[in-house]
Amino acid sequence: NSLYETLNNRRQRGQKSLAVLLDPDQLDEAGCRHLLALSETHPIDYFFVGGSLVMNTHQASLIFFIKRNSPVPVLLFPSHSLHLDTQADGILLLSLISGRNPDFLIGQHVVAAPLLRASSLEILPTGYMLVDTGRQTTASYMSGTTPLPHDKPSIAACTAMAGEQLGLRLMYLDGGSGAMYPVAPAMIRAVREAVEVPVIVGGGINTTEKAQAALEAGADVIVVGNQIEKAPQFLAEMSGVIQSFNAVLDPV
Ligand code: 1GP
Repeated sequence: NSLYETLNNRRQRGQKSLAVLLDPDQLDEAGCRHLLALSETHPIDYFFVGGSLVMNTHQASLIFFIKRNSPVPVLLFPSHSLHLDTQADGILLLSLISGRNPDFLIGQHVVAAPLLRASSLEILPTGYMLVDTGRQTTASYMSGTTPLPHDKPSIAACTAMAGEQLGLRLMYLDGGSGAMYPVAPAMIRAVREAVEVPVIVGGGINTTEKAQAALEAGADVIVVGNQIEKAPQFLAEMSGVIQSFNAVLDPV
């Protein structure tokens, strides 16, 4: 099964997944080793690797290290065509549909297209929606786009609907890394009801309550970055939340 088929099958069965976002600027090899050891008892479904601004050149060695030491699939979460890396398993090919900057809707993709075609990366076309969650994030500044107003779920729903009609196969609602508060459950619910494709939610998920709220509202995948970076043990709590959701569905 492809990564997408697995994800979509899980979505059809109502199963939830956990993605851990690794920022190559923040994680050194010792930190990564520690996280991989924790992931043996507290499962992670996906590693997302990337950031809105990459300051150093550690991304390649980070992916190399994970691929040698862990079975967890690595998905690129690139903010620019410079950040492609063919060692990963797949790429969230993000089109920033909440914004009106053509470079991030199609421009970067044109530059990347021949490289992607020549690679064996699985391409996951993703409607990426930045949501205003209290302060300007690096993602909205760097992309030069206005995020969706957090209290306008209908705009998010129509944006996701249009993205799905254009053929995008995942929707990612992101409050941006270190968001002051996470994407509102009402917005997640509206997007969940508007589209059939799997919905990914991230940004500012730093407590089990926030994770639970996102999952109950309909997120299929939750993404946690900062909080696991700061306190790797938080992975145990996140993994526990996902497992208890899935256990209710499939009590074996
Ligand atoms: C940001 O969704 C991710 O793109 C994760 O955000 O670092 O706040 O968990 P955090």
